Amino acid sequence: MFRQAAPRLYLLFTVAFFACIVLATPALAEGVRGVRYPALSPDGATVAFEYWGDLWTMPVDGYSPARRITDHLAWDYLPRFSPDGEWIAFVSDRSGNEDIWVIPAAGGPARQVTRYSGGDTLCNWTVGGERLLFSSQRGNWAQDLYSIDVNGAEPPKQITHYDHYNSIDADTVRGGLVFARGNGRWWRKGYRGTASYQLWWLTDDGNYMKLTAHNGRNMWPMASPDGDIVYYVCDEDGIDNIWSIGLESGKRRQLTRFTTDGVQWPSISPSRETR
Ligand SMILES: [Ca+2]
Ligand SMILES: [Ca+2]
Repeated sequence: MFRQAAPRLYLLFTVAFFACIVLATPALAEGVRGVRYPALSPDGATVAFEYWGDLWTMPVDGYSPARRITDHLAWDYLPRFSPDGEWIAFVSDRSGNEDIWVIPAAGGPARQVTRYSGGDTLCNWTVGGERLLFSSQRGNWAQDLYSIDVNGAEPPKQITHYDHYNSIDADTVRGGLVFARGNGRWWRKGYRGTASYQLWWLTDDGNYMKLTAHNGRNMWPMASPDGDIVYYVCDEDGIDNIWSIGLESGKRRQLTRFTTDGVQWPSISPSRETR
């Protein structure tokens, strides 16, 4: 977990999450395998995660017991708390392929939000919590970005319209979006080349502005509370670490300095400012 002094801002990512559980829970001193996709509640007190295909939550104190949220034969993963903390959106293939679902954060019946025969991947809630951002490959070779009313009241709205390369990992910023665009797989370590993922800012007036230039990984953008800064994963030093970049200034800063393993699938508390 990363903390920034003012305002307090909580990022959570897989490496630190493993460390917290292993170090803070004596019974789990040997480590827990299979814990992935951590996500913080808006108040920063609870973490949701996937464990062997189901969703769990637990207090971040590391001592209180975990609570099972889903128990289904299907693969449930990638939880994301709603901005009001009442709901968790996630991805599940329980319909036969990957779709977006929502479930009460305390557990309960899950409700299907997207209904498409191809795979849908959750990005995040919009700031107001009315819509969900997701990526999906529908009708061409590229994954594009979409948003959908969380109540499923209307068909999804397509946001990007690329013919090639994937647009993924979107987050809301200043009325627009920041997202990663590239090709290849997130687990391909050390790739350099024309298919490398770069961050783009889609402004609210429809302009696309490229934010990054590093010829490698620039993925998983997460907007700061004021929308001035985007946190993301960059492998410029050879390892996936958290960096920040000023939306207007372009000023970059490296925030974590892992040297042996990297950060994958980080998330930011939906309130973006906690406690
Ligand atoms: Ca399951
Ligand atoms: Ca689907």
